Amino acid sequence: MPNLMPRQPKNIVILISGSGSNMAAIVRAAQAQHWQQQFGAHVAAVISNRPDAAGLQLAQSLGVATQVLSHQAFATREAFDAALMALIDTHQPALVVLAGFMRILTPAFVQHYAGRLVNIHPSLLPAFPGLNTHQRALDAGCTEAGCTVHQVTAELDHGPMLAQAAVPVLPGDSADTLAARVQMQEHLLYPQAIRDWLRSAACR
Ligand code: NHR
Ligand code: GAR
Repeated sequence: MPNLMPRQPKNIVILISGSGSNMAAIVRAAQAQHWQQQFGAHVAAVISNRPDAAGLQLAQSLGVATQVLSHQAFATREAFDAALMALIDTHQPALVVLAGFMRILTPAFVQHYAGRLVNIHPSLLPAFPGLNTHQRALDAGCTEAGCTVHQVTAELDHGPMLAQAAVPVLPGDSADTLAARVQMQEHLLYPQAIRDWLRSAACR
């Protein structure tokens, strides 16, 4: 039996702000697909900038360590990002995953994790960067909506795309019904995109 375990462990740190359903989809995929044995990868920590994020309990229930760093404890965006970097780096991450993380990150942060920082955005980028994507897609009369996994760069929601999934916009859709349809795809797409990334990283 060859030992397929790479020498370098690939720690994954997931940043959240809210319910953490994408985080949970990634953790469940990592467990079910044995990312540890396959790629030497495991989710080392889930970090929230909001102490009340429901995703923290969800992560704990899945057996993942959680940490909170409230942005409200910092006077500037730069100070928060510097503290966040220091916390993340205690885990020596191969990959940092934004999963419903709602703070715009400074260029210094993005630079520090260049090539190992990814996000899932709830639109078919380059359409609708920024917030309120579902209402904006409805207002624009789009017949398709979806989600995009992309590398994070200093320009918001403009980094290189890694994967995309589309869903139809249906008659009578509200922002909520459309968001729910898109999120079902997010929960499939994001774990798959990370698995693809780990697989290619394993050969480097
Ligand atoms: N940071 C950089 N530099 N580049 C990206 O592409 C980023 C990023 C940080 C987060 C996720 C993103 C999304 O997928 C993301 C991508 C938050 C905002 C925002 O305006 C915008 C986009 C995204 C996340 N946040 C407000 C802020 O002042 C706060 C809003 C709130 O707390 O609810 O940071 O859409
Ligand atoms: C997801 O739909 C994600 O695409 C979106 O927020 C939701 C988070 O849900 N992200 C953004 O809007 C980033 N600005 P989750 O916390 O249950 O994963």
